[in-house]
Amino acid sequence: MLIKRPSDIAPSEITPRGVYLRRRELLAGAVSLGLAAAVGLRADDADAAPLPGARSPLSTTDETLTPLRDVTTYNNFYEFGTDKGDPAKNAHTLTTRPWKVKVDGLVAKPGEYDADDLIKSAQLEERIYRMRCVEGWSMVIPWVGFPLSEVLKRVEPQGSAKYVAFETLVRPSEMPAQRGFFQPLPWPYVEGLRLDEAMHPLTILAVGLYGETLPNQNGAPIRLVVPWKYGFKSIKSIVRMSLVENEPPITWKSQNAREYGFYSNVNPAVDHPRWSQATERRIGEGSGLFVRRRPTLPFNGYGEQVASLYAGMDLRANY
Ligand SMILES: Nc1nc2c(c(=O)[nH]1)N[C@H]1C(S)=C(S)[C@@H](COP(=O)(O)O)O[C@H]1N2
Ligand SMILES: [Mo]
Repeated sequence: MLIKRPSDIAPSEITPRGVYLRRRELLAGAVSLGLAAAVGLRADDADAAPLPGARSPLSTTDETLTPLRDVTTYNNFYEFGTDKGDPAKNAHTLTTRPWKVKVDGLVAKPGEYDADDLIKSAQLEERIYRMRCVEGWSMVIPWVGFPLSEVLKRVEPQGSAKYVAFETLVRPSEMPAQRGFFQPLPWPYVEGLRLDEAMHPLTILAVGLYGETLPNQNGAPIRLVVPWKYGFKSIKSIVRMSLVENEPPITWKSQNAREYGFYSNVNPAVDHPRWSQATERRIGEGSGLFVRRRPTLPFNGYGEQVASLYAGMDLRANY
């Protein structure tokens, strides 16, 4: 069993907050000595602020966490460049305050929310999730966030709303790959979920990780996390969510519909046209010849909770 009920979680498994806090003290020392970069903990550690949340019983607790250094230096965030190291190098230029998130479309109460107000009004939780990138690697990340359903309920979706469309910031002055001659993607980066997927309790808006505010390279100040889908569904640095009637366009499917589908549920039985999806490499684990490949799990191991959303659907045709 991968997901434990609250009664199964031993007190010793609850992340000791002191560890996070001690880390910050250590880090404060490192910063004062000018060693933060050398220590390599976080590219933007000067901006990090504590953001604790009680461990959610929906957390995956039977796997080793991916070290913070890997979570913050091996990223996909094409607005800052296409190399895995580019976001950690470049994302410090992003101004994440003030930050507005517009929620509009087929809702009774459209609105524009300040990210800090959203964070303050939410009951923050720690959610440990396995994350699987479509490229064949995975991580286990202790996010801090809250269910997306909390925001959606506030705006009161109309009966005709069937999907949620998400949009990332466009700000070429702060996002280097949006102003170069070679632009790797059309902007804004867009994503979408069916409304029932968006309302599912596993779907969260993350605003932090490892007990601190989200590093810019991981999608500050607010990003989606959908653990049973390939990583590209988890759109970063969100500025708009619109409730819509029809399936919205999504960046990677628009780029290459043969390789990427709207659903993109993690599925070891459906190969990407250019590679197998049967196994994955856990980032931070081993190197060179000693890389261990783990079997990829259907729905990334969250099938018990989410498979019913797709009852009757052909998951080969709807990849
Ligand atoms: N706006 C935006 N969101 C994005 C991406 C991106 O390039 N731009 N990359 C996606 C991909 S492919 C992955 S695997 C995850 C990576 O999230 P992480 O760097 O926090 O692990 O972010 C997703 N969200
Ligand atoms: Mo990805």
